[in-house]
Amino acid sequence: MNFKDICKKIKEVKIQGATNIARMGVISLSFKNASVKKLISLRPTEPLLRNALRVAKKFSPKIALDHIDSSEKKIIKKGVRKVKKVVFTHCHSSTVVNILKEAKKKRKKFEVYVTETRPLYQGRITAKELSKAGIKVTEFIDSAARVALEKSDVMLIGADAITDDGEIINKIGSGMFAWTAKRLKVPVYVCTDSWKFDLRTLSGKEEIIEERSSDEVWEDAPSKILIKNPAFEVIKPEYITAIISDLGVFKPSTFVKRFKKKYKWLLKRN
Ligand code: RUB
Repeated sequence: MNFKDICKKIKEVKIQGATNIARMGVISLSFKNASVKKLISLRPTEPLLRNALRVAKKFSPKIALDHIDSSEKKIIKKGVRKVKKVVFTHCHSSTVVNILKEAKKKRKKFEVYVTETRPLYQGRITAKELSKAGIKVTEFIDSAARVALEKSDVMLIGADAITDDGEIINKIGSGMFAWTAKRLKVPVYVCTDSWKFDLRTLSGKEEIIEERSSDEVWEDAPSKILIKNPAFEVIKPEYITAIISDLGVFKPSTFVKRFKKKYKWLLKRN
């Protein structure tokens, strides 16, 4: 694989999920013609990629990759404790999948409900990975999420971005499902590397929501029909029980405070 191949795979969501994209982005820096600007342009709603590339450039790729690996271990340890009898998840978060695999290794008894995640069906990746690990998994169409949540004990999702206001940005549908979960009194945990904090939101800028091609939704749609295909959406902090990150398990506002305290050096622009 060369740099161009990696970019194509990220753009086409063949390499997907914030953590996989960030890891690959950092690794690809050693390739000929690698460009930070190009990598960042591929998936605009990915602060972990931006932060990891910044650290890789400023210090070393190893420091960035070590952070991602050690964070993952800490999140898994905390996340396993939140696994209950029926776990609801959406899309494909490697962080959530790793928590569930670890819970299985620890012989916890549970099953997973996953939504298919149109238009690209990343829910199928989750379903296949969990099933391969011997975990009982049921796939639902996205519009059956309330039906699934009514029978769930906990909702575990990943994140693409965390804003200064403690909002989470994750796969489209996540906000709607978190809203529903709150009404059904199902706790919502967001499992994420703290470096998904979006530094741009510190100056009041809004995180950009990636708008993807309409072809993914309806390839040969009649030309007069407009199609929107936002890849992500915001989850307001009031719908989040806690953020499980390498910093610990905290409410969104506390997470933001802790992040700013720990990563003063990352907050500095240069
Ligand atoms: C994937 C997605 C994932 C987060 C977190 O979207 O929304 O929940 O990226 O993933 P896409 P991880 O398929 O469009 O990249 O926990 O692996 O960082």
